[in-house]
Formats: sequence, structure tokens, C-alpha cells
Amino acid sequence: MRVQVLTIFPELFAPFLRTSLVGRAIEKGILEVGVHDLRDWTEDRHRSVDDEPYGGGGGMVMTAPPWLRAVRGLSGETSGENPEGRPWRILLSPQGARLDDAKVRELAGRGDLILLCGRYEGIDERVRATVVDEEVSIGDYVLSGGELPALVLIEALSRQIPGVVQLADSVEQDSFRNGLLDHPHYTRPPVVEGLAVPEVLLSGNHAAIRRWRDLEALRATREKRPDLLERPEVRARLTKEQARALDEMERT
Ligand code: 4GX
Repeated sequence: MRVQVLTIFPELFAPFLRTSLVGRAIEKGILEVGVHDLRDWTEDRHRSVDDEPYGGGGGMVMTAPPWLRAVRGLSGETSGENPEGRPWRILLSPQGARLDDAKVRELAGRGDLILLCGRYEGIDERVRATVVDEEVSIGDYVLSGGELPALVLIEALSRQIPGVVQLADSVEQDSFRNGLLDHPHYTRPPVVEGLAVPEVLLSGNHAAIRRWRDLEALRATREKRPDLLERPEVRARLTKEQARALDEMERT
């Protein structure tokens, strides 16, 4: 999978992309990330990318022409795995559809991507109208630019590419894999400030451990994110034992 990023702050990306899981995916060639300076597609002496808003008001707006040249210039570079024959173009903005586990999986299946990272008050609407396939938001708060959202998306995507996550089933059993939150985790030492590790985790009884984790995942979800348990597709994926336990919890 190849992800191309368009930004006026390309230097923000390198240290993150070198690190950890994403860094290893890139090293292995499973993931390719190209970061491009939007100013490389400007044509004036000052390499300017913004101007005053028509209609007045504060702030500046990014002008359309560099974006159109850049996105179209990069669109020829696709590995051919895209259904559309060109990369899928995503604008990061608070106006987008909220990023969640389902959206990450969907985008991981889109083939190559181009991520547009805007700054200032936004980008001339005609960019969205002509060269953007989809707007994505990482949450209902306002940032100063699309760069951190792009990194969030790249990291989440990288975990969905086969061969990226080391432990065979750590994604499989991940939080959200079955629509529930994760169960609690423990490691040494066995007692911390008087709090002992649950006995079952030391028992070596793997069936019992799996049952305990399933029930703790359910308990955590009911306590912290009860909204998730209202989704029919989540309820449908509960184990028999989880369904029975939830029934019990809901009757008390
Ligand atoms: N999830 N921002 C983008 C500038 C902008 C505005 C409109 C294009 C269109 C954000 C978020 C986010 C702030 C990134 C405004 N660019 N992006 N930027 N939340 O807040 O994705």
C-alpha cells in the first residue's frame, strides 16, 4: 500500500514514520509513505499557497491551483491495486466522516491513497469539488492542520495491512475486532500497592483465561462505552457466554 501526503509541513512526518510499527512496515516494504511539499507545485516567486477569503472575514484560505496540480501530478503514481485506477484521495478535515474501526478497514482496502493536509481556515472549496473522493475527520475538535490526523490515519491503516503487526493474533483479538473494548492486561510484579493479579491469569488454564478475558471485555464495554452494546452487529458477535452474562447484567 502506498500513501502519499500533501502538506506545507513535510518535516513533521519523518521521525514518526521512522518509529515503531509504522517504521518497520515501511522498512519491510509493506507500506510506502511519500511526503510531498505542496509548495513544490506553486508557480510564483514566493511559493505562496494562501490568500484572503472572498467575502471577507478573518484568516486565510489555501488556494486551489497548487492543490489541483499536486493531486493530479501524484495521481498517476499508483500501483494498480486501486479499483478506480488511481489513488483514493482523502481530505482531512473536521467536516469529514468520523474515523472509526470500520472506516479504517474500508480505507485499508482502497489501495493507494493521497492524503491532503490543509492549514489555515481551510482550502478553497473547488479543491474538494474536483480532486477529493472523501473527507475524513479524526474527531469533533479543531486542530491547526491535517498533519496529525494524517499520521493518525497512517498508523491505524498500517495495523490493518497483513504482515505488519508481529504477534499473529494481537490484531485479531484487539480491541474493536469484535466491536468490544479490550480486556485488562497485567504483567510483573504480581502485586502492586496491594493489588494482586487476578488468580485465573496465573492458572495456566487457557480456556478459563479466554472466558475471563471475554467477560472482562464485556464488563469494560458496558461500563465505559455502553453505546457500543446497542449496536446489533456487536451483540450478534457476542459468545454464548457473553450474551448470557450481558442478559444477567441487564436484569440487575
Ligand atoms: N480531523 N483540522 C484541517 C484545515 C482545513 C479545514 C477545512 C481542509 C478543510 C481535523 C480533524 C482538523 C483543522 C485539519 C482544520 N483543511 N482534521 N484544518 N479534527 O481539525 O481531521
